[in-house]
Amino acid sequence: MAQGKLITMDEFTIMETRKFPQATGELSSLLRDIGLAGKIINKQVRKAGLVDILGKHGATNVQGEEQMKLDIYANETLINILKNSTDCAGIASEENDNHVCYEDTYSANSKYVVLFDPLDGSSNIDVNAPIGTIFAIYRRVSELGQPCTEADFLQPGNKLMAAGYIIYGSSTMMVYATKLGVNGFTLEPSIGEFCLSHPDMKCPENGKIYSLNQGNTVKYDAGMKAYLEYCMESKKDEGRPYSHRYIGSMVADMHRTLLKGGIFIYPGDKGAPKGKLRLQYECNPMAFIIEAAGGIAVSGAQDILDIEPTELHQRTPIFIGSKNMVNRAMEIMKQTEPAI
Ligand code: P6P
Repeated sequence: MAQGKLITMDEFTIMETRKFPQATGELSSLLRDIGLAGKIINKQVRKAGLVDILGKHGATNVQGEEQMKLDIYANETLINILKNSTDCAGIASEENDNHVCYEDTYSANSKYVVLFDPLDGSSNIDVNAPIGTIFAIYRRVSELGQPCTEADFLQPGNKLMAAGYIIYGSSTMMVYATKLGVNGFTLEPSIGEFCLSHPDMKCPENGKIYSLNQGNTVKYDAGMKAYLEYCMESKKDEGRPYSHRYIGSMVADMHRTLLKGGIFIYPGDKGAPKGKLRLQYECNPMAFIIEAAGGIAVSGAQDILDIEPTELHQRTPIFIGSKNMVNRAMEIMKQTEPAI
């Protein structure tokens, strides 16, 4: 990269595509469309405090405009942008019970489908905490020219072509992974472009941060409780006790884990054995990203990316982040709970 030259995400994806002579550029075009949706959502998120759209549907803003709840707005934006894309056959969203097929000819002949959580962590909007959009891109398994089918959206994470997130934080960033690796782009508002700011992102093998909702400890099993004790144990030579950080917004907690290392956990518990987070549009995309960056992501029983989905909105426990921290957590839990 020439010293000081800004490389936009579009320029970067085109350079990446050129590494594969047989590539058609459709994936790059799809990533560009998702980036456009992110910029539109970002504009609305940035004025959420000024416009009466926090948690209310049908509210009006100071100009008397009809306003949507932000997550509905984000969902509508992604659905419409991808409908107009020439590279998406259909979508599945955290906000929609079923997948949506785009019926026009272009879309029916597109080879990709996209799953997304349009605005993850939206309960944090009111307190101005970071929130994000999470997306996952699969090559469809259904016949080109025909409407996409549910099977297109029930593929395991190890079939992902790309996955990423847009974080609406102190700055707005788009981070995405392909099999080539993970790269981060920061929105430069003065030109309205995502520019390469974090090339070739790697998740540190070790870390000193554990991230989970410790308020749920009473519901955790003995193995999980044993790991929490381990994190809080005073062992200076092993860098413990670890620091506890939990924003309550998966995108924000995962962005920190990717950059600084650490472990993010949303386990199952007695009341919810599968935990809270959704496999297809939260855990799989984050697992794809973290593994492309050298980290690992497991459910406790297996690698997240190897789980064979049976339902669009199914949940899974998740332990994800620095390879050595996740492996150590599994060791401790297995020692305590052999039946994991
Ligand atoms: P809890 C936000 O609601 C979310 O879906 C994720 O972004 C976040 O990691 C998790 O739920 C927080 O859940 O139960 O700790 O509030």
